[in-house]
Amino acid sequence: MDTLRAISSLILLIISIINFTNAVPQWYNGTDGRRYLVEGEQKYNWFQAFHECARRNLQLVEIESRQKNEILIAILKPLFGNSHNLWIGAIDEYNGQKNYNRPFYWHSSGKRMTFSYWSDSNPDNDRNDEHCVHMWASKPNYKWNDHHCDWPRLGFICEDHYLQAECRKVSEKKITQITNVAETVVGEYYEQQEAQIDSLKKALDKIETEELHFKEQLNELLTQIEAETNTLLVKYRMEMNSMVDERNRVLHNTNLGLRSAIEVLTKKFSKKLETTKTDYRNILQE
Ligand SMILES: [Ca+2]
Repeated sequence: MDTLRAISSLILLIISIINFTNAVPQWYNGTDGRRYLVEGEQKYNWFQAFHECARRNLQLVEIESRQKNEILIAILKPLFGNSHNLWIGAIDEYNGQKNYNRPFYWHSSGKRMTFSYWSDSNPDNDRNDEHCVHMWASKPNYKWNDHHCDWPRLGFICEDHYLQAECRKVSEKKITQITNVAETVVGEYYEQQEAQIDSLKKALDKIETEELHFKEQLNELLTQIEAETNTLLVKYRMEMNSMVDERNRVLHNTNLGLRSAIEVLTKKFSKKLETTKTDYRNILQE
């Protein structure tokens, strides 16, 4: 009993996981660097699939090249093997001709289909009512089939809207251009800055050299001035000493002359005074 209950729980769990996996479309990264939203659940006609992509700001995938087709097959095969059909974004604009070479268009971008991967005997426009394209799981490598747009229930593949992709390309181009310009400007700025720094260093070296030369010249001049000043001081001191000696000699001689003259005059005056005194005494005695 317990074993049956456990098995039942396990089956319910697996069903839940499968339902959960199928319930939400999943993103897958292609080797081209782009991402693709894959819905495997077989419950959408082409218009519903287109709407499911559009309401997510996406578009039904447009396969412009063999390389992109191979990238998608590489994503789908491990997921579904050969069990899931998937709408892609091509239509023939309800062309009523049963013409295998009638033009198909990628509905979102409006571009005419240039690469195709039709399965054998397609696009046959069966009953003149097959205007939408899907990847056919029952054919090798998911080859394409034109199918009725309104009643088959398939899965689908979305990708980023072509306008978003083009905007991204323009943005990346502008970013690259801006980056290149910025790198050029920054490069030129650094070159100019390095040139200015080099120029300033050379100017500083020149100033330092001139300053050293100026200091040497100044020291030589100061030494010369000091030597000449000392020479002049010695000369002036000798001349001054000589002048002082001469003046002292003149003063000494003058003093000697004056003293001699005073002595002569004193002697003359003393003799005259003695004579006068004698005369006065004689007169008084008379
Ligand atoms: Ca067909």
